[in-house]
Amino acid sequence: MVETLEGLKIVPSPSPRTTRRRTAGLGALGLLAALVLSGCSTEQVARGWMPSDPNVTDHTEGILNLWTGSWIAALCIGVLVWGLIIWCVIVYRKRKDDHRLPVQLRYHLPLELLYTFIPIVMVGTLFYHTAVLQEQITNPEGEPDLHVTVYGRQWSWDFVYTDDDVWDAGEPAELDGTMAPAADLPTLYLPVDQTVEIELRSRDVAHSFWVPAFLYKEDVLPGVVNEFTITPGEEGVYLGKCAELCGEHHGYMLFNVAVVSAEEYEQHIADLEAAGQTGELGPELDRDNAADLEDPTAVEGADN
Ligand SMILES: [Cu+2]
Repeated sequence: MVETLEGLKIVPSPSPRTTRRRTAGLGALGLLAALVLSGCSTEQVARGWMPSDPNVTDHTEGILNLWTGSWIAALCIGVLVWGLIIWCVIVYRKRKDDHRLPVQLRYHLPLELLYTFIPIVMVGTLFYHTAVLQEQITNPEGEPDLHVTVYGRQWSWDFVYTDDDVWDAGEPAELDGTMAPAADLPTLYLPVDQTVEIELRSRDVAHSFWVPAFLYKEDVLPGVVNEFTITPGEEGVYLGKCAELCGEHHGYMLFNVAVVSAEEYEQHIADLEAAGQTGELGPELDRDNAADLEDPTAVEGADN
């Protein structure tokens, strides 16, 4: 079917230069909008938009440096690669009336070695810095000031303050879709500026101990004892959660970490003692061992 253009106003297409100027203008506007809308400050940029700051624990500065350093390195490599791609596209573009096939490069050994070697160096560098930092967190030198054992279980947490021989057991949540207010969550107390060795154990299935502000999480596995050491540097209450899908009510496995002064910590220990929560609350309450016990803190809600 042929349509006539009669009655239609024909708009001349813009010249290439106008189009280019328009595209550049839109690009600049988009960049400006992204910066303004993200509301980023230099401080946020320096910590790579992570929900933490360098003083939260003795590890957060190193982790933030690894994170932002990796991003900067990735960005530099990205700019180089994008630049080379764009350069190739422009320099080797198809020209008018030139129908010859370009030179085909294959089995170019030096080039193949280069693009094998460079990624190995990049991955090796990332691996090295990660391994060094992880070793500092899980295997530090020196003795910790105190020891805490954290038990993950469906669907809460138990905290055992080993040195003081007291414990605190998280109440099983109401599994009705409502979440407990933050103040009612089980709370791990840690004294500020003291080095704590945290032992992680599971009473049933695989969980994961995660405090986003600490920029650190570690698996909590049945039959395995995992450990890490931490020195909190700023008082405050930090939200923690289970980071391993551990069953139907995984989402209820929230907790607080309260970093407090030494006096408040002592007071909390005294309160637990006064409440009669003394002793170990140890592996005898693990699901396999607790089947015969009638302790509601042990296997409450464990139905799968
Ligand atoms: Cu869990």
